[in-house]
Amino acid sequence: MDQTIKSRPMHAQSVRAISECHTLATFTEEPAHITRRFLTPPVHAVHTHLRQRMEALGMTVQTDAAGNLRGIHQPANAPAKRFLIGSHIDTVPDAGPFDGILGVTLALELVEIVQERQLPLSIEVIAFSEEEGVRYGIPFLGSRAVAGTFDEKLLAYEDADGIPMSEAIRSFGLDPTQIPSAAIEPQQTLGFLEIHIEQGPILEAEDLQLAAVTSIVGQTRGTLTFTGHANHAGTTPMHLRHDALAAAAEWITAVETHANSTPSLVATVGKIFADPNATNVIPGTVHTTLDLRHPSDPIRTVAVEALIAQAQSIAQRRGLTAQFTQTMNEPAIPMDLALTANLTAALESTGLPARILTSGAGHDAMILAARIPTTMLFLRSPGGISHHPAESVREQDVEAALHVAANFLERIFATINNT
Ligand code: HGY
Ligand code: MN
Ligand code: MN
Repeated sequence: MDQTIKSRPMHAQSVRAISECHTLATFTEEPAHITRRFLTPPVHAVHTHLRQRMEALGMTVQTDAAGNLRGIHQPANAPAKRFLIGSHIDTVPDAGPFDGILGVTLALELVEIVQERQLPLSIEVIAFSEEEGVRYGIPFLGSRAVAGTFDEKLLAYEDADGIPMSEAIRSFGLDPTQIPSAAIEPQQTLGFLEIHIEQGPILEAEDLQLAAVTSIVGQTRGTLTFTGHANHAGTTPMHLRHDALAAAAEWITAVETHANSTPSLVATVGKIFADPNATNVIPGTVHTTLDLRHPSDPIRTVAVEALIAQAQSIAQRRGLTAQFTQTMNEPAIPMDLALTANLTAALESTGLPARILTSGAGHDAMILAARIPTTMLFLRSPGGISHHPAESVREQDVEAALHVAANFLERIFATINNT
């Protein structure tokens, strides 16, 4: 009997995957926006909704101690080996409806599609709990737990309300001491596929639907604090000021200039907080964040060092101090060559160009890739828009992604059957 998945229309499945994203977008911390941070109350509703879908598919479902929702489809012959598919369910503030969550709804459609045949392995769908790093300033908490690289020192980190991470995990009904048990067995895990929107302009500019990701750029994140002297805005002459916000403004422009003059470098100061943040007070202290990314780790390191030195030189000239605290240093990482070759072959089998791309966005895949063979499939982002309510996908691209991912899984199954 032909064991392969019939290449059939997947229109209904793609429409459902999109509508599920819109439904899940209603589970938010802010009614008028899509904002869902690590283990906040709306995550319970997301878990309930996805759990129902997983159980309806006959999957065994659990929530691990890092808040990842995990469903396993285990065929009757209960093969020890498994393949992971998934993405994250948390969002940035005022997000779009597809970043992360589309990779989960598509994973569940794929389980339903492949269930029609006898599988040589189990499939585990993972809805990662925290990829953006919004609540605690540290991204990839869920995937670090799954990869077995979660640093328990993070449990002491506090959010903006002073709630330690360990308490947030307990308040969600989980036991942070059990996080080590969330880790996969790399020997039993054949690989990981993350399907995700590109979040950039390239596929749209080339009028392409999909691409296979070959690597993910390295990322440095941190806080840069300028400390000067608060003083009266009316009585303090300009030459006697140590204005932390003016220093920060000069540095932020320098960050942009540096990135503009370094090919493939992107650098962003996304957050700024002036203290005491009053109209008639010269800001004494200013906290900013830096997000800096580059495909080459040495170039990224040199850029970070140069920008820290520039902050200190600006501060010294103005009679202030500048202090950088690194919160993340994630190296650039290649995707698995064999898996990505299967993905490009699947693209070609479905009549699409085998376009490959480097990801400028970070993903849970970069954490898993350090432990198990990993690859990513990108979908076109109309308008190149993401991390914004106008983020969208095209239904025909979602359907194409299902065809390619189903074909990709067939190739994985075939490699197992042939061993
Ligand atoms: O920021 C990123 O690269 C991703 O969207 N979390
Ligand atoms: Mn994101
Ligand atoms: Mn994402």
